[in-house]
Amino acid sequence: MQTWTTLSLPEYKLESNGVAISSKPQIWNTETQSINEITEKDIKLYVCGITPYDATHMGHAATYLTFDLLQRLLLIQGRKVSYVQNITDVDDPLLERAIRDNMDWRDLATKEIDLFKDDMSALRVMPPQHYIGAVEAIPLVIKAIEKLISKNAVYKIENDIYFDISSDPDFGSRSHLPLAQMIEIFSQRGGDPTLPGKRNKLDCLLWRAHREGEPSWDSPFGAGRPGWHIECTAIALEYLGSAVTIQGGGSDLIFPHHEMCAAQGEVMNEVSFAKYFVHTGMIGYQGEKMSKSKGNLVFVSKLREAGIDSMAIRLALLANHYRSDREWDDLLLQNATDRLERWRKGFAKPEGPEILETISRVVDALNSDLDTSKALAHIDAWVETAIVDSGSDKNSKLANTGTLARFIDAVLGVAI
Ligand code: 5CA
Ligand code: ZN
Repeated sequence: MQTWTTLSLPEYKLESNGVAISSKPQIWNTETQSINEITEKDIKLYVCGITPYDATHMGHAATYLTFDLLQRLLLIQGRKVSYVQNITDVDDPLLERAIRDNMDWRDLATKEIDLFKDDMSALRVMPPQHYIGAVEAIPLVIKAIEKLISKNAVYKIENDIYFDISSDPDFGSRSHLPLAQMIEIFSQRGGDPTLPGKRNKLDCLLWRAHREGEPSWDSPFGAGRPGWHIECTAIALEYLGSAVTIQGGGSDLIFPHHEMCAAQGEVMNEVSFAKYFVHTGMIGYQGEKMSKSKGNLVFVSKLREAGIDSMAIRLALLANHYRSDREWDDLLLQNATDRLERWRKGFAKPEGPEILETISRVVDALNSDLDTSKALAHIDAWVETAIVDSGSDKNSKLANTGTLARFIDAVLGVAI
C-alpha cells in the first residue's frame, strides 16, 4: 500500500547545531514495567495501524502522533528509524460494518484509508517506510503459519487453525494480567475462549476457514482468511527482520493483541519479538473511551472541515502525557489554538532571545518518557520572553528564531 505524503521535514540534528544533551531517550516499557533507556542506534519500529472504518478519530490521531514524536526525537539525536505500520483491511469488525452500511468491504476500506492518509499528512505525521495491508500480506501470513506449523505450535478445530499459546513459555510476560482478566478481555476483543476443542482458552485463531458470504483466499491449509494477531507478526518480521526494537500501539492492544504477536514471533524465530513494548493511553469523550463500537467519535477530518488548524489539533493532543487516559474536549482544543497563536506571535520577528537552553530543555523533557507538557511549557516560556522583549534592545544576545522554529517542526511536528 502506498504511504501518505508529508510536507517536507526540516532537517535538524542536535549535534550539528551545537546543542549538547546530557540525557538519553527513555521510555516506559509495558513488559519491564519501568522506564528504559533506548540504547539502539538502529531502531526498528512497528506500530499497529487502523482497521479502516470510522477513521481517523482523536484516539487514533493521539496514538500515531505519539509514535511520530518518538521517531522524530530519535532522529534528531542521530538514531536511524525503520518504521512499519499495517492496515487491518480484512477482519470481522470491518466486514460487519460493510454489511451494516450495505457497502462492499473493499470500498469501505479504501475510502477510510484515503481519509486516514489525508489526516496523517495534515497532522504532519511522518509516513512509515512500509505501509502494509492485511490483504496484500496474505502470502506473508501463510509463510508465518507454515513456520509455526514447523514448530508444532498450531492445531486445527475443524478447518480453522489455532496457535497453541503453551508453545511460548513466556506467554503473559508482556501484559502482566491475571488469567481471569486475560480471558475476559480476550473474549471482548474477538477471541473465543469457550469454543469446544480448544487446548487452552486463550489460543488464538491464525487462519479462519472460508464461511459462506465471507471473503477468502487460497492457501495450503484451504481457502480462508488471516486471523488478526498473525497479520502483525508476519508483517513486522517480514519488513524488520527476526525481531523489532519497539512494538507500539494503544493500551487497548496490550492484551491480547501484543501478547499474541510477541508469542507467535518468539516461537517462530526463537528470539524476543520486541525489546520495548510501548503503549499510549486512551482518549475518551464524554466520559468513555472514544471507540468505533461506542460511536462517541470526534474526527480529525470533521475538525479540519470546520476550519480548525491541524497544528492546533496536534498541540492539543501533545498537551498531556501520552500514557495517561484523557478526555478530548472543546477547552483542550481552545487552549491549543490560543497557544499556537501565542507561539506565532512570539516567532513573528526574525530574531529573539537565546535558544540553545530552550532546545536542550525540550529534548531533556522528551527524553524523559516523552514529557510533552513540560516540553511545551519550555517553549511557552521562550515565547513569553520573545513577546515581552520584542522591540527592546536590552537583549544583547539575539538568536535566529527560524532555527528554533525549525527545531520545533523537526521534533514536535508543529509548523509555526
Ligand atoms: N488494526 C488494529 C491494530 S493491528 C486496531 O487496533 N485498529 S484500530 O483502528 O482499532 O486502532 C488503531 C490504533 O489506534 C491502535 O493502535 C489503537 O490502540 C489506537 N486507538 C484506538 N482507540 C483509541 C483511543 N480511544 N485512544 C487512543 N488510541 C486509540
Ligand atoms: Zn496490530
